[in-house]
Amino acid sequence: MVTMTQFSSDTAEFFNQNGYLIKPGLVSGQRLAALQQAAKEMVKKGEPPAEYEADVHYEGAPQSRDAEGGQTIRRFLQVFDRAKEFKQFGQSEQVSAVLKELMQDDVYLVRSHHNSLMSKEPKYSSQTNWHRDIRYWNYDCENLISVWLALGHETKDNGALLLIPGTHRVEFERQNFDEALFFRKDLPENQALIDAAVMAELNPGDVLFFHCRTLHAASNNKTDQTKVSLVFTYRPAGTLPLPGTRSASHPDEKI
Ligand SMILES: O=C(O)CCC(=O)C(=O)O
Repeated sequence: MVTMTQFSSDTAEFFNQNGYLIKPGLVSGQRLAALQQAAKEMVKKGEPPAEYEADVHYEGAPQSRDAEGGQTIRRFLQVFDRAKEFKQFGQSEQVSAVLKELMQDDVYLVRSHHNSLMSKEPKYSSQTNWHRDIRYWNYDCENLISVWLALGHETKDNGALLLIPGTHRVEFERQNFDEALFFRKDLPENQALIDAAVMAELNPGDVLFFHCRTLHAASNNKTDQTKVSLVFTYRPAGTLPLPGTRSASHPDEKI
């Protein structure tokens, strides 16, 4: 397994080719410290709206919210409007400049998807199988980009994201995916692609940009420290949510 930073370059061309891009140290100093503090407080308070590990039924997750570890939060939701530090990051010049370059359009932050503080807990976190984020989203074009800010170190041991370069450009058949639209690991043709995966090992303040069609996965957290990441999704102005769907359920924010 190679780590992604070995391959990353600063260019839109790299993103268009690979479906991801890392900007090392995009956030630093006091701004990073303020974001880390806000995240720590949110995790400590443990307040909803949130998605619980038990809700997703992924491998390794507690069976139900009543089971041991069932109250483990996987991600805090709607965080753009829950902490001024998160809002500032989501609208920041650093983020919007990269997105405008990649999208070549005005950019909107999407409140309906991601918009979350991911908290991967040591004991009860689960494994996320290979998928495309767009699978449950509804837009008239599949060109959204998610922005993943590492607030701590993201490593193999604590469940750093794995991505398969170039898969945002691939037109798969329905049979490449299972019923829940996870990319099947039992097909040799899929496995060949999975073998080409790269790991996004990140330092605090590094930002990963990834396309909504890029296949990605992550393992559980095998350390004794919570891994925390802030994740927002964006769409170009020219891409619209389909009316009446969950993607249209919250107003988007022009950044
Ligand atoms: O960190 C993880 O477990 C993966 C999360 C993920 O892939 C997602 O939220 O789409």
